Amino acid sequence: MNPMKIFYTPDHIHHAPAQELHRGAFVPSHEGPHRMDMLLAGLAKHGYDGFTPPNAYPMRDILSVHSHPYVAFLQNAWQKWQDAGYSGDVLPMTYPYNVRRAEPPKDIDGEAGYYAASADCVITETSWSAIKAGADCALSAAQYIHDTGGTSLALTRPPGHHAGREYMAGYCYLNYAAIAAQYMRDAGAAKVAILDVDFHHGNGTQDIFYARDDIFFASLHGEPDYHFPYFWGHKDEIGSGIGSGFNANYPLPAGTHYSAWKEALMSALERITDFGADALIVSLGVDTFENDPISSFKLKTPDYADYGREIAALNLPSVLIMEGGYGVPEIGDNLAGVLSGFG
Ligand code: OKP
Ligand code: ZN
Repeated sequence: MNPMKIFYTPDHIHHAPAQELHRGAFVPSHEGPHRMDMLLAGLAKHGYDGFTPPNAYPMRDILSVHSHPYVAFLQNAWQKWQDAGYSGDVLPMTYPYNVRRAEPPKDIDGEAGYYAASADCVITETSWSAIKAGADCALSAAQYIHDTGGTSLALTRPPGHHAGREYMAGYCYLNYAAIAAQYMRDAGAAKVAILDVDFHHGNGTQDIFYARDDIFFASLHGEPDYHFPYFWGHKDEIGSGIGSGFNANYPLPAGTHYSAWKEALMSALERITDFGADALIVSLGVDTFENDPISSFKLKTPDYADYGREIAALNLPSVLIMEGGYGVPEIGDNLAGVLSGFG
């Protein structure tokens, strides 16, 4: 029996976008059910099994982080797209640039653009059931650590950390880390820290809590001049208003090896300790791996167990939320490595 409680449901398969436009070419989507097959194979190989299906949580626990019109859009977009006579799945092409009004346009192509920040969020007929299942995993994992003080993993896809209160971006629709963090606050934790170790900056999570002093956010990621999501993740983004000083970014150059990455991690962990968190949420992307097809850090498989130990040493009730990690079977070994660090 491993000490990590893992929440998982096969319902993620209902979100399976066919292709994406990647650096000028249409390619099979990097984010799809095949990723979960690789994660599950890696976990099984290292003895992690016995997953727990999530409970169904009320919409209220999602609406604590996302707006009602946005969530309704996610649920209804595909049908509206069909009713408009458009083909294929929902994929917006036009975004509001400095002109975002209080209401979205009526046409679904315009409405989808209003709720998007990048062109990689396809909505299919059944996407919503997969997206909602991910939220249920995150909420179940949060409730588990609230009830037991232990550690849990929400084994989710699609990822969530690029999604803001009212936008989808970077394969993400609902922000599972933010939903879990807010759940912990509502359940009585006074201070919650979120550590984002995915290769990409967690812009959605940062945005959602940017003006808050009760939820501290730290992210290690590829520097924004060269890496998605490009417009967030600079060092000088430190939070606003009473939230000033409660956001910490660690942008790192392409080619970063584990030694430099770990140095940034240790400084983020120190900030979390100083903050005095009662609970920790980890946005756990393993796309920092040297062979990740869409990222450019140089972490090797043994590094994941090493940093898992460092995070576990904070000794906080912790929820790990699966984020990115693409293309190669090692994503399963690397996820198992992080879990092994927790004992
Ligand atoms: C999600 B997560 C489209 C270019 C944009 C977005 C990458 C999103 C990564 N081909 N790609 O942080 O791992
Ligand atoms: Zn990522």
